[in-house]
Amino acid sequence: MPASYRFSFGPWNIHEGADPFGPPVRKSFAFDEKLRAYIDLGFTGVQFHDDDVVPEIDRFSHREALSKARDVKKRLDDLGLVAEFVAPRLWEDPRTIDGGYTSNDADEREYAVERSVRSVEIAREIGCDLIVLWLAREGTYIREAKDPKLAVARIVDACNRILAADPGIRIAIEPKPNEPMDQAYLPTMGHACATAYLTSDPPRVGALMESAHAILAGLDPSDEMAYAFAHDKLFSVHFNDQNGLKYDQDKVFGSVDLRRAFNQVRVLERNGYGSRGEWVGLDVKVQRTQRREDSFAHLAHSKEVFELLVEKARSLDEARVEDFRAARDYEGLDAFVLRHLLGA
Ligand code: XUL
Ligand code: MN
Repeated sequence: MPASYRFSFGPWNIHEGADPFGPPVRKSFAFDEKLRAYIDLGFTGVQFHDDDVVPEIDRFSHREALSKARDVKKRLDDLGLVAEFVAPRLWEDPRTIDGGYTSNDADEREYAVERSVRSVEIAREIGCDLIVLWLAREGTYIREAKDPKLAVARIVDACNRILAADPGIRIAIEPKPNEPMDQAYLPTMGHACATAYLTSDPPRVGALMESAHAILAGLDPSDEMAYAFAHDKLFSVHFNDQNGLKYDQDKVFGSVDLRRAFNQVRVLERNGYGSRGEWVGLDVKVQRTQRREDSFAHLAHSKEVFELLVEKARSLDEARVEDFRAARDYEGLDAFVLRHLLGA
């Protein structure tokens, strides 16, 4: 385990509070103001969608987009910030209404793949080697809409085109079971890993596990992360929390279930996460009720909870855990863990 972790989040985590039922309730912060917040909050990594780097990216030629990306890189360098990844935003353009890679329309599939390949060059320009694929609309509202086996092949083909664009680029698939689709094609870590093995260069394809996405799939986030570790594929994480099977809530890390959060930190600690440069990423949303000037507290709180849980993970007497396991005394282990978390 590293002595300390590096933290990242995406600029979309500081937002205006719009939800499906109401408009924005806070004025936007300018990109530079957001970058300043990274410094104030002690974060050094920035996660980007392609159009976080180049807003309205489709309006610009590739050359113009790269030149704008170079400007962003300079702003990062000046502040001592580092780009962690670029994620092509394949869910807003009208050409991605039916999904990107799995659209039933060949032109739309090509748009999605080309946009993803452009993201590779943008990633290189801002100094990172990781593409994150949260495949928002790759799935269906009704089962008969698409051929699910063909969809797998199409997703693999898209990954192969991204890998072929740059021999050093890596892909992290971010699984999520639903929302916006009823059923997504890459719902769990198992699906992400299996897809990676179907690609042309499996070691370069891994996953980003988001806590809330595992919970929405009815799975335990720390077990999903452990599964990725078993395949050497945990390239990144999005820590947050989620209260049951509702809309994707992106709550403060640990705010719903501290023990579940503890186990996520512990699985990172026990598997050397961070020793190869992996970031502790957050994907948390500020509450809609928050005043504009307090729009950053959710990030500070999540980072603080993570750090406090690192102390809890490091001070857990693992020899005692082994004793309880050997005795098959899981009631005893349960109480031991709870007392440790409560400081009793
Ligand atoms: C969606 C989600 C996204 C990705 C980045 O649920 O988590 O913010 O993390 O595209
Ligand atoms: Mn996420």
